[in-house]
Amino acid sequence: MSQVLNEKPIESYAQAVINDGFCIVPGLFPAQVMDEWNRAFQPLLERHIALEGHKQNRGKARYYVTLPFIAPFTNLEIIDNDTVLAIVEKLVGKDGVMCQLATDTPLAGSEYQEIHRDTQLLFPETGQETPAYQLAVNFSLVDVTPENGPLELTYGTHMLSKAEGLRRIESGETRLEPVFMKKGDVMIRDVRHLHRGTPNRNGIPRPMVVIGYSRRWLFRPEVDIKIPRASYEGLSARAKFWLRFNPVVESLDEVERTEKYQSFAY
Ligand SMILES: O=C(O)CCC(=O)C(=O)O
Repeated sequence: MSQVLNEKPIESYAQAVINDGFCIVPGLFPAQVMDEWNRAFQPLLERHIALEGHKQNRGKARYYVTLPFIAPFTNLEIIDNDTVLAIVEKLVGKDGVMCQLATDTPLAGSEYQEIHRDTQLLFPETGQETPAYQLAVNFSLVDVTPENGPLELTYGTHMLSKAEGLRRIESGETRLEPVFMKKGDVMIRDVRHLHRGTPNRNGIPRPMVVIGYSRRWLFRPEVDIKIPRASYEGLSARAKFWLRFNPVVESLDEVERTEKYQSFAY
């Protein structure tokens, strides 16, 4: 289990998410674990493209693929990380939930996505925003470079209406900025901030893992994690707690594996 990083107080990371919409904790995850995940991920990506790649579920040559809840993707250093959870619980509460374990991967031929948020608003009729309720913890399985399709994001648009956020981008008051993360860096973001995927120009897959954490009352039927009993038994008490609303199944053989999360941009 990793130690909570002391160089920068947890509070300042959480405050950056509240103010800017995101923070990046550098070098949190071991590079060799990212390599191990990447090796295990490549056949899953190939399978997804063969079976349902035609749906182009994140745009041209860009794929959203859920990770099976089995090794190596159950590594507690990653999914039950002290530093990540210390930040996350300041944002969605100590009784929050982990509800998503998946990947976004642009390949050769991918394009700029439309600028979007990843969630519907809680109270769209009011135009009012609230504190955070849905977070993405993102980490790339390869270094993110200008060539392999960096995510572009904006500072401080998560508490604005989309129209106002777009207006500020248009007027230059805020900018879309590419995020060049090293393998092992971890970004925690409030998914309401405006962002977009960009083209992968060197064709080397750039898998960005997303672990979704939410307030306990938020229902996200598109992203459920199915936990095989053998994996469940290997979890820590804290991981069991954060995963408590996800179903435990005897085996993944009985589980439908087509992606349900098709509509993603708001
Ligand atoms: O390129 C990425 O990692 C994510 C793109 C994105 O924002 C999305 O598909 O919702």
